[in-house]
Amino acid sequence: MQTSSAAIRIGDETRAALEAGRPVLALESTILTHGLPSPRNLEVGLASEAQVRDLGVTPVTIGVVDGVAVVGLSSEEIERLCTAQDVVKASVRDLPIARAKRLHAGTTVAATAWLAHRAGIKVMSTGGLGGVHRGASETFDESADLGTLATTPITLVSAGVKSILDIGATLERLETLNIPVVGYRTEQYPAFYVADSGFPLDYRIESPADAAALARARDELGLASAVLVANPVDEAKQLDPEFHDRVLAEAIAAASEAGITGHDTTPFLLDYVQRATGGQSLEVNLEVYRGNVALGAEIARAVAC
Ligand code: PSU
Ligand code: MN
Repeated sequence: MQTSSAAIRIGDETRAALEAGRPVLALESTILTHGLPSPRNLEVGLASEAQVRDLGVTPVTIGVVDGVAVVGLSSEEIERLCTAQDVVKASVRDLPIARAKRLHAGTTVAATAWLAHRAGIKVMSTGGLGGVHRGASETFDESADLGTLATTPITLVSAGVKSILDIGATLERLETLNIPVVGYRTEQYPAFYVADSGFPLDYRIESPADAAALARARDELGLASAVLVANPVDEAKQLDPEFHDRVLAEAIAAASEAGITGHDTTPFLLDYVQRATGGQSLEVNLEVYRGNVALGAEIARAVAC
C-alpha cells in the first residue's frame, strides 16, 4: 500500500480502512465537476458517499485540490470541487499539470482508477465510461480511459458508454486492449440511458461474488488489465428506447448543422439530449449512477472477504 506524498494524499479514513482490510469503493469526481449541473452535483456527491456507507463500505471519492491528488476527499473538499468556478477536468496526463499549477480538478475514470490502484483500492464505480467517439477514424478521438484501464488492475462498475459515442468501436478497442467485459445479469452491453445497446457480450456474471472471483483470476494470471462490469439500468427506469434513438439522431443532426466538432461535441450532445428530454435524461443518469454505486459497494464487500 502506498503512503501519502506531497503530490498524493490518502485520507485518514481511507488509510484506516485499507490498513484494516475493510471494504472500500473508489468514486470519480469528473461526474460531479463536469457531468452534472449544480446544485445536483453536490447532492449526488454527498448522497453517493452516504449510500456506500449504509452498505458498510468506506467511500473514497478522488479528485485534485490545490494541485494535490486526494484519495478520499473530505465532505468539505467535495463541496469545494462542486462549487468552485475554476475546476478543470483531469485525466492521467493532466495530473502533473494540475500539480505544478496548483489547480482544482475533477478526475476522470482514467485518473481516478490510476490513483485508486496506486493506493491499493480494488473496486470503483462510475456512471458511464469514456470511449471511442463517432468519427474517430478521422479525428482519433478516443478517451484515455481505455488505454489506462488496459494497465490498471481494478474492477470497474459502469453502465457502459453513452450512445453519443461509437459503442461498437469502443467494444472493439476494449477487445484489442485485452480488457475483460462482463454483463451483470445480462448478455447485452448497456448504453447508459437504455439497458441494451444492441451489442452482445460474450460473458455474464450473476453476483458480486462472481465479480470478485473474476478479479482474483485476473490477479492469479498476473494480468494488469481492469475488469469491466457492465451494469444496465433497470428496464423499468430506462429512457424509452424509441424516444432515446429519436432524440439522439436529432442531437447529432443539430451538432452537424451548428458546425460543432472536437471536444465541444460531447457537451453539446448531452445538453441537447437533456433539454429535448425535458430533464428526463438527467433523472435516468442519476438512477444509473445509484445502481452502479450500490453494485460497486457489494463487489467491494465480496472482494474484501
Ligand atoms: N461519460 C459520461 N459522463 C461523464 C464522463 C463520461 O456519460 O461525466 C466523464 C468520465 O469522468 C470519463 C470522462 O472518465 O468523462 C471521459 O472523458 P474523455 O472522453 O475526455 O476522456
Ligand atoms: Mn477526447
